[in-house]
Amino acid sequence: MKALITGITGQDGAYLTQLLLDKDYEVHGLLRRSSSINTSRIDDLISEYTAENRLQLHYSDLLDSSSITNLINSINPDEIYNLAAQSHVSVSFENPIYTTQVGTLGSITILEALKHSDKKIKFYQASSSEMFGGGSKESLNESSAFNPKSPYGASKVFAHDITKIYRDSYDVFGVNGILFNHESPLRGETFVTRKISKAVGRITAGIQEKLTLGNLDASRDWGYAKDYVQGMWLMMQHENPEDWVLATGVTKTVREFAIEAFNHVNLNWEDFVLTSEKYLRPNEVHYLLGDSSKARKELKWKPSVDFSGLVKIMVEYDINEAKKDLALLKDNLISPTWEYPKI
Ligand code: NAP
Ligand code: F7E
Repeated sequence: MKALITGITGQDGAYLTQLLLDKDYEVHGLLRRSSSINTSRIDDLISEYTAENRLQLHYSDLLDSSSITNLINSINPDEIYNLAAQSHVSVSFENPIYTTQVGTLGSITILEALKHSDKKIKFYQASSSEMFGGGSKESLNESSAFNPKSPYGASKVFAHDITKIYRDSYDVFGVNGILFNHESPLRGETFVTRKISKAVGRITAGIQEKLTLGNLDASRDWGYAKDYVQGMWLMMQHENPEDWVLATGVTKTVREFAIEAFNHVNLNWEDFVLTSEKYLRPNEVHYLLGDSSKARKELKWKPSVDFSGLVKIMVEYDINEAKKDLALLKDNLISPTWEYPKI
């Protein structure tokens, strides 16, 4: 089997690549050229699998439609996982046009290529719980209404709908995975869970004093990314292309995540966490809780890691990372301050 993954250098791309290689796939990934190397999450896989061509990276960009179409034609994959996105909700308010271009153009470019392909290539679209908007406290499933609150959420609604339209109009095997938040040690460092686990590691090592967050009351259904890429693959093996929700069925606030993370190292979160308006968004998704009964019943999917387990995995990883940082700091190789601007 051959798979093409857009977004292979991201959190989910890295875990999915490992999963597919373990299943003996030949994996192709789309690599965005950047001024510094951006493959850190898959460097081990590159060392292990590129020599035998089991893993091949191709320079491209979702906005370069002709290069995407050429790649699909030359690779002729069995499955395409469209994971690439400007995935930061807060950034999407600052870069709405770019976020919308990447979120919408990529999916329709691939779908157009599949419409014209002689081979029945399966397509996975990375849909998101952000599409629901979080305006009520109900548990959300595949039939719940969309009411996005950000340019990011709106772009995901377009990609979701266009996937359904190509499925219904042209018989394309297009799957929408509506995934609720999923986290891991590979999570980008400006998403709130990783920001917290990284701070806890660094505070424990004595190289950070405080952690500044935004809205502590926002509530999310947080799962473990490795479980969710397994769900993506299961969706693609189902006989029919459909929409599927993946979620744990448990929602916790940002405050509860911080409390759990600091408790793990026997620290009182209130001694370290500050809040600032600079991390608030123009419009907030207040509450997300997912109902993944369909995937549990029909795909036999279920999460293997609960909320406490997830916090533990992330905090313990970042404690080790901070120890390495401390060693470098002692050699004056890094600066003791660490905070991304604004996001
Ligand atoms: P991520 O870590 O932010 O990774 C995003 C990936 O997209 C990176 O590989 C990035 O490449 C690539 N990318 C961004 N813009 C691109 C462009 N113009 N052309 C080509 N590639 C581009 O995201 P993730 O957490 O793995 O999420 C994977 C997908 O699932 C995303 O579509 C996200 O929106 C969606 N999703 C995520 C969650 C979640 O909780 N994680 C939940 C629901 C849906 P660089 O490395 O070069 O930046
Ligand atoms: O925010 C609040 C923030 O940026 C979670 C993406 O993967 O999941 C992710 O989107 C909550 C929000 O993730 C800070 O206001 C408080 O309510 O970690 P986040 P997100 O916005 O839920 C969905 C499913 C996706 O599809 C997206 O691609 O936490 N919050 N203080 C903060 N958030 C951040 N980033 N930083 C803070 O300091």
